[in-house]
Amino acid sequence: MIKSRICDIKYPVFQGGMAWVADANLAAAVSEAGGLGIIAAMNMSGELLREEIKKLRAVTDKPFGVNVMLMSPFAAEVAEVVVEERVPVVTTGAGNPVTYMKKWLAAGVKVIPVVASVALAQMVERRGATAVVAEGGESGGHIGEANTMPLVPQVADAVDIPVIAAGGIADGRGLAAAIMLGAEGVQMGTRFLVAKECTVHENYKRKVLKAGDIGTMVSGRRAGHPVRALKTPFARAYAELEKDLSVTDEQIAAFGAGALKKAVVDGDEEGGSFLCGSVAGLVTKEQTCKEIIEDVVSGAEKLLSSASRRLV
Ligand code: TUI
Repeated sequence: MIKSRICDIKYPVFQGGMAWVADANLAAAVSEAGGLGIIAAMNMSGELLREEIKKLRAVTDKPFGVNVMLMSPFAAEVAEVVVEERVPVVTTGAGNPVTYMKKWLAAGVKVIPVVASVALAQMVERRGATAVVAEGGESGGHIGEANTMPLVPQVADAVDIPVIAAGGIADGRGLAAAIMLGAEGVQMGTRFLVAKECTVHENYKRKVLKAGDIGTMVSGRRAGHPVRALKTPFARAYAELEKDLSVTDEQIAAFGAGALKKAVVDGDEEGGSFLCGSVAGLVTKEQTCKEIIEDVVSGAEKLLSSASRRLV
């Protein structure tokens, strides 16, 4: 077993709160398998989130989380539902969660912000965060400026609360490496994207499974919201538009509107934005959440228990 101080879960493996992807079905399967399943509230209304939480609770009584995407217009009402529904763990992304932390902590909710910098990690620790997810730019979706290898040890040095590493982790080697960097667990998105219980369109899974080491790219820097996605004609066209100064920010925003839903729900290969981590090349088969978690944990255990043999 790998020692950790995170929540009441058997294995120190979180499933990323992937917008449009991380529903009750996926989160329940991860939690049932001993990890921490997380429902992505993304742009849901409070009531829609409540329904997802009910669906998850109908399947599992294990701890789970809700990810609050702080740029969502519904972030405040979703934050209320987290309290009303007594959600065990909340993670946050794409912003600074301090406005909501006091309320969540007072209600007994464990608060684990996803941070992309040391400064935000320290700020949320001062406000009582239970732990932090330190997420590097290898992640899929909206990313910060730092990469996982340098970010995780710097965050681990800067805070006393547990650190969970995210970005570029998909197997036992990633979990073992994260522990070496000072983390107590990992969060994975891309590997769970192709889980059997994940209901994304088949085209999405097929593209992730096919992608290799240089299969992703980052766009969105012009608007200040860099996003990593599979290198598709859509992602390349978006990046080209960004370079063209005769194209306005509004035109770019209109080009990208609804693109993630098109990828996840419709499998739209032309107009979809297939958010994906740079670890896609390591993700080569569809497995159940249980198989994924057990593979990652047993892989890390083997590596960690034999690591001292490398010393002479
Ligand atoms: O949030 C994520 N990943 C996401 S959110 C998302 S939806 C979206 N799509 C397009 C643009 C923006 C959002 C898709 N994937 N991961 C956690 C994360 N948080 N990554 C980076 C950050 C972050 C960035 C800046 C957190 C805080 C921050 O600034 C803090 C401040 O002080 O404002």
